[in-house]
Amino acid sequence: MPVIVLVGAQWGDEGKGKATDLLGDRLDYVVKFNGGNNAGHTVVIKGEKYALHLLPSGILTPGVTPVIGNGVVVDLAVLFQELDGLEARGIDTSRLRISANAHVIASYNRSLDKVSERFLGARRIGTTGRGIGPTYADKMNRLGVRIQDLFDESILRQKVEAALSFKNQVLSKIYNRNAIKAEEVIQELLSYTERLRPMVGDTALELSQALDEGKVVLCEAGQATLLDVDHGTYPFVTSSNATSGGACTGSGIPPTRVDRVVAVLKAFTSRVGEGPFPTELHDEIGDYIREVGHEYGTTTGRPRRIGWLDLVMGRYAQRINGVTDFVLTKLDNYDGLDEIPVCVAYEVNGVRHDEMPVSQTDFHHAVPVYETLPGWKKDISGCRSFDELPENAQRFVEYVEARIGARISVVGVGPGREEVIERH
Ligand code: 2SA
Ligand code: GDP
Ligand code: MG
Repeated sequence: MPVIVLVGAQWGDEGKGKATDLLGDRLDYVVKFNGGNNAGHTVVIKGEKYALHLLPSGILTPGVTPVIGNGVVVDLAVLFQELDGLEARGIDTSRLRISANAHVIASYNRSLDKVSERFLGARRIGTTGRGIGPTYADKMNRLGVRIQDLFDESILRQKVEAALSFKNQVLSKIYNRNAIKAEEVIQELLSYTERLRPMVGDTALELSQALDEGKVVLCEAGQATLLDVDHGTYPFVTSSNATSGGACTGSGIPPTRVDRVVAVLKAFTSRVGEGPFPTELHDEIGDYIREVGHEYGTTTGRPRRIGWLDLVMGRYAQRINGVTDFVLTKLDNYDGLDEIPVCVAYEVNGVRHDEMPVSQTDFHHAVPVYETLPGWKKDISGCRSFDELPENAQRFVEYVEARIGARISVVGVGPGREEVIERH
């Protein structure tokens, strides 16, 4: 009855989409359990690039049933655009299942996301502007619209009117914006119901029955550990639980059924949006890594901030998620460097920290303590076994593994499905 949870170990874009795709032929179900179309996962299959936002990456593997769990927030226009785009490229999307309890991103939540970022000015979060935060706020405020509400027009009407009665006051009195008309929102949402109906169900029950039959389920996180609303660098986080605990609440699979947690760790660090970043590079090496790694947002196209690998964060991710296996990605992006600094601890006001500081002020002032490893100056993209890697690349992997608290089972040496080294 195996359930594998796959999470990002840093601030996202570690290569989770590719890692899911890699496990693909061993899986029966892939469940997205948090976030929405703020996510951007790129998978490259036989030179063809697929960018997924709302759909679980497992949708690309024939035979896998993709599931949008109750913890996800769904923009229905994006859902159908993405499905149509994949169908046009010959991908069968007919098995998709969507939880009746997932929440819907209504147009007013997209407006509120954008307008509140603008009003925050220098204090903005740097969100993707997709309405994620306001939709989760509605969920917690018990003012949310769920997928199942779309199948009962009178309930939908009551819920949208309740949500808007307060929001329209905020929009007009605080943000000086026009009120949103409930009827327009309701009609837009109702326009999706017929196409949606066959995909919707009690996915927690379906997954439980599948597990009883011995099926293999992967729960795939959007965003990552340091963007988790509880365990990340709050307030510069997303509004959901992107750590392994979120896989249970966001899918209805109980913790007793999870037996592996795989974390994807990029060989360097990236971040999009605002917030502290101790190992950030503001020089030409950072620009070089951004270019060789094509580090631009999959959803918004924003240039990603780049920094050295941070093992304090990596160990934290291991501890918070209970990681059993790491997938180390993008080792090939270091092929051109003479030497590679790795952050092993922080110094804050002269005091060494080996663990993530709990104080946000300490984290803001953390100065990385680096150890520098020699580079290998060779193209490693053709290597398919650990022994084929240059000695210094092997040493780098072993160095990280010795300090991160779990084994490194897979090493990525290129974006393609086949560009990996499996170790365990
Ligand atoms: P939001 O929109 O409310 O979730 O934004 C809150 C913070 O979460 C960050 N965030 C992300 N960080 C990295 N990658 C993400 N997905 C896209 C990608 C991002 C893109 O894969 O490239 O295309 O820009 C993602 N989604 C949310 C966000 O930057 C805020 O810091
Ligand atoms: P995700 O959000 O974690 O799924 O990651 P993204 O898809 O947003 O960003 C990761 C990027 O790195 C994608 O463009 C992948 O194709 C690419 N990628 C993944 N693994 C590797 C690797 O080992 N080497 C290289 N060069 N690229 C990789
Ligand atoms: Mg991404």
